[in-house]
Amino acid sequence: MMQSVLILIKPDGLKKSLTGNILTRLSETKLEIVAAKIVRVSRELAVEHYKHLKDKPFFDELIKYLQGELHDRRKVMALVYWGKDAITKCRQLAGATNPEEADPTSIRGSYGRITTSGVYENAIHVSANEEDAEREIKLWFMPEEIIVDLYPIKEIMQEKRKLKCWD
Ligand code: IDP
Ligand code: MG
Repeated sequence: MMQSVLILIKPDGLKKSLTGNILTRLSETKLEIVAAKIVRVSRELAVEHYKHLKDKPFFDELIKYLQGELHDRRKVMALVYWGKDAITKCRQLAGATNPEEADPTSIRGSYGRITTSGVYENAIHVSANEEDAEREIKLWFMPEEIIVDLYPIKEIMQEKRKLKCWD
C-alpha cells in the first residue's frame, strides 16, 4: 500500500549530529523524500502535535523536548517520506518508543536514552498510522511545500494576508 509518513528528527538528534546517520538509515527503505525543512517549533505546534498525550505526567517535559528547550537546539528537521508501506518500514527502522526496549540496531535503540526527568529522548518521530500521518503532515507542511499531491487541496484568495517575499 502506498503511504506517506511524517518524520521528525527531534532536537536531541540534531544536537548529537545524527541527521546524516538517521537519513542514511531511512534511505535503506528506498522510499522517496517528498518534503523536507528545518522548523522552529512553537509551543502551539508542539501541543497540537502531541495532543493525544496531554493527560500524561510527562506532557510538559515532552513539549519542552520537542521545542528544543532541553537541548538548547530550538529546531527539528521535518520530512515526508512516500512509497510502499512507508509507515511500517519507517516505524520498524525507528524501533520501539522506549529506547531501552527498542531493538539495539534500530534508530531509537542506537541513539535514544531515558532522562532522569522521565521523557524518552528517542531522536526521531514517525507517524504511527495513516490517520495520524495525514493529520501530522497537514499540521507541519503547506501543500506547496510537498512535491506531490498527497491529499485534496482547495485554492482560496487571500488579499489582506501579509506575506514575506525576497526584496
Ligand atoms: P511514538 O513516538 O513511538 O509514536 P507516542 O506514544 O506517540 O510514541 O509518544 C510520543 C513521544 O512521547 C515518544 O516518542 C517519547 O518521546 C515520549 N513518550 C511516550 N511515552 C513515554 C513514557 O512513558 N515516558 C516518557 N516519555 C514518553
Ligand atoms: Mg506517536
